[in-house]
Amino acid sequence: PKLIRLVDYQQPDYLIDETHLTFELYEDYALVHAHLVMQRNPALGCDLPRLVLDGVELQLLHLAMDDQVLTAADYQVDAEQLSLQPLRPSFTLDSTVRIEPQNNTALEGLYKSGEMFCTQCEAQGFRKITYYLDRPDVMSSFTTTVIAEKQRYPILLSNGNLIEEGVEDKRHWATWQDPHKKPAYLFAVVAGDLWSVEDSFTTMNGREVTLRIFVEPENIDKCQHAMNSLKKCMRWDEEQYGREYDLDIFMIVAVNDFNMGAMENKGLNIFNSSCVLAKPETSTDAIFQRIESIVAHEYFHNWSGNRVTCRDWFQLSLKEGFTVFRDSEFSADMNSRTVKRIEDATFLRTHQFAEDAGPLAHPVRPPEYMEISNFYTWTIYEKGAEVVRMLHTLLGPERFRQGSDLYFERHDGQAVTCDDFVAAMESVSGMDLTQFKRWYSQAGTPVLRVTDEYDAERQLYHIDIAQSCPATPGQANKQPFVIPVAMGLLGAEGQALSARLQDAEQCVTQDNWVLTLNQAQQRFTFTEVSERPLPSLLRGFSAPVKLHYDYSREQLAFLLQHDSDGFNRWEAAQQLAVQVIEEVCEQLRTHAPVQVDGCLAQSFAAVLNNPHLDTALQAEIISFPSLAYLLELQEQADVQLTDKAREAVRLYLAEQLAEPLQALYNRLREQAKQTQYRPEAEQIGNRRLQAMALSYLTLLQRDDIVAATVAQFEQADNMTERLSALSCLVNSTAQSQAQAALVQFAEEFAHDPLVMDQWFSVQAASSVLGELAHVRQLMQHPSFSIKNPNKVRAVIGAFTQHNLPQFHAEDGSGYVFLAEQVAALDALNPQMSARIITPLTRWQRYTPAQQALMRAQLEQLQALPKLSKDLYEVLERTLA
Ligand code: B3K
Ligand code: ZN
Repeated sequence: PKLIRLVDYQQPDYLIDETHLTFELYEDYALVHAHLVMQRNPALGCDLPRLVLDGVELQLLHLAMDDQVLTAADYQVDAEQLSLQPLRPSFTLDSTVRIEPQNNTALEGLYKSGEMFCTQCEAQGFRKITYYLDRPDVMSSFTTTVIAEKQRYPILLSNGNLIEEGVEDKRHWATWQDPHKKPAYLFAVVAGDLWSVEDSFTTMNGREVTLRIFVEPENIDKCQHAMNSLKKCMRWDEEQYGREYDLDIFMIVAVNDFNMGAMENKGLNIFNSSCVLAKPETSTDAIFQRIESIVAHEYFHNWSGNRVTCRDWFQLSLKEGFTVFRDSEFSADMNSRTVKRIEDATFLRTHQFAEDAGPLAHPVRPPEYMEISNFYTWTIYEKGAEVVRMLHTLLGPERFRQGSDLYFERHDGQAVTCDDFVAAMESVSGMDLTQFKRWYSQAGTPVLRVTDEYDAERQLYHIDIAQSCPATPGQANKQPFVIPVAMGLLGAEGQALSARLQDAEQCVTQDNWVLTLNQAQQRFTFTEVSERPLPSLLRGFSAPVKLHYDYSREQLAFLLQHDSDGFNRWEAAQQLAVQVIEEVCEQLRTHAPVQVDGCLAQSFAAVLNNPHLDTALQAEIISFPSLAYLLELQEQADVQLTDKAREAVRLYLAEQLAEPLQALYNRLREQAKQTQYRPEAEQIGNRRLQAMALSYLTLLQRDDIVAATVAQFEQADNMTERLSALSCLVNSTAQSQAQAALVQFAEEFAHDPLVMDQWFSVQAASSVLGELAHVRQLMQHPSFSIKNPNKVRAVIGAFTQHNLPQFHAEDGSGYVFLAEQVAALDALNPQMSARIITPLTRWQRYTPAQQALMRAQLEQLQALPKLSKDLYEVLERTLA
């Protein structure tokens, strides 16, 4: 496999103005007829270079140029391309290929999921459907006819509007026309026996849009939440971004076998069924919220991605970073803004920071790739969204909106770059963002070290900040970034201090500032500071960096109690917990008696007693840093020791706080019984706090608590409470109750694959139950299939990512297991194998003994006779 480089980008030699496709779908193959209206790219001259089309795993049956049938002597074809010599600047090209969707286990291109046909074309799946210029800067109009057996496939869909349909004997056909030009990666086709829920939306200019969600018949009662979410996000995009929908119909189709969450095909989004289907009895709050955000994400792509698309795949974050930023702001508006920010920051710091610190680190705009599927990463998505968020912070909301309007207006219908996005922000603000763009080109997580000094006599307060960024593959030295640090100052009574920031570029309010760092070392001075302040730094996680300031535990407890910034209250609790756990780690390491500092219990008690905090934030504050996050903070990750220390502190907290936690649990459980379940912010906060309380109480191994947990499991009318109870049982010492509950659960939900996913992962992720032997057993369960990505994630993913003590078992058995699964998957579905391997790619983080075991597995994989391009690239970079 060869490296593709951004610096080698060249415009396409030819353009495709019109694409006319006809699909003939049969049970053991499909025929695809393509009629392309093409021309020499007028920007490039009038010579006629050879035309090179992409095509993979296609059997060519017919080829004609300008109606002249071509024979093998007229073209060249290999495993990836077809080339031929055009004779005129404008011409038509007709082809017929035979493909086998029913044997397509890679779930890319046209494939079958259960009884239905569907497609996934991003990034380079279209070339598995027909010969084409499969690159995002070739945009064409599409007219698509789908022909299939009427009884098996009553529903035939493609992008745009339905313009004609008809029946011929047992087969029928439908023709769809998409009036908007688009790159091939946004193409979609669906055929199946589907039912739909219909609704409508009136746009800001009074146009009626039909909304339809298609699902397999048994899921028809699980669509309402997705539909509600769709209507909300359509309104939000009009109000917040001035973006109106642009077709008469918007469709969503749910499919069971899907490599990721969902896909924003123009007017015909295809979703992993796990990201659309929900009802209270089968779906947790987390699922309801995930659906709301993914429906919005895909819908928002209609502008940030489809109307304005990417010039090449190096620009992927142009659409993904911006769209994640948009969906996270939407979710913040629909739910608790602070909690959403906490969730996003936690995710970024646990997963993206780990990626940025490992062998697969890459900039938000990578300079090269072998297989673009490998670059749908936390860096492109989540860090990319943080980069857009920083622009939003630096420009302020009004100018950011002007910049976004200008970007959409300037580039509507075009395929553009990250530079074009930033240029629009420069145009409206007059700012020079050249240095800011280092966020797109330099990988790695910047580290800020902050010290301060108070001069009581002159009432001056200085903050000194040094920034640095560790080396990443191919980038030894980094230039300083532009980093917005939002902050405030607290006085001795916890009040917000006002002061003047010298040479302030930005002062959001009198007591809330944004320091803009742009040098390796910088001093900021505040004047008129009446007392020694305590700084609250990086409020709202204003930049994706690691910030170090030497807080004492008393200071953290103080911030936790008084900071006006909800995010930083939570952050203070996290840092306090980290300090306490680290101390216990040290005690364990030196075989000293374990003594847990009482400060955490006191602070948590105060939080639980604070009537001014909402339950959602209370839950976040007492929720404990995950093991994965704690390990990410360590120089060398010590899984077993850190797990022990973390559990010791959790048990200590449970003992200290047993009374208030029990009271809280009882109150919230009673309240839940009285309330009709709705997936809304306030209730979700209550249930989360209830679950958190129960998970602490479980540690006490008390019969009354086990009984209460079993009662909650059996009696609750919603999956959120049932699953949290099940998870507590599975992770407790009450294994006979846990087993009974698992059996009952599996019987009740055997027919519902999405619920079974939860049943699988609650076990695989449990360090109590999820021993490797048990995980292997789960893979023998009739509901498991290695061909279904959701099942792979529910069992293998849950085990390797959430069951760290077992996965990192000292004998290396977890690593052997993962390598086996990666090898098996690679033959079926390379995108999945290259993704599920991730935990092994972090081998450098662990002890020398573990490193050796992990490396051995990686090397064994590398020696396999046949590797997909995807896995080859990951292994090559991991072992480089
Ligand atoms: N754009 C798709 C991701 C496609 C991944 C292809 N391997 C979903 C999304 O980000 O909305
Ligand atoms: Zn996206």
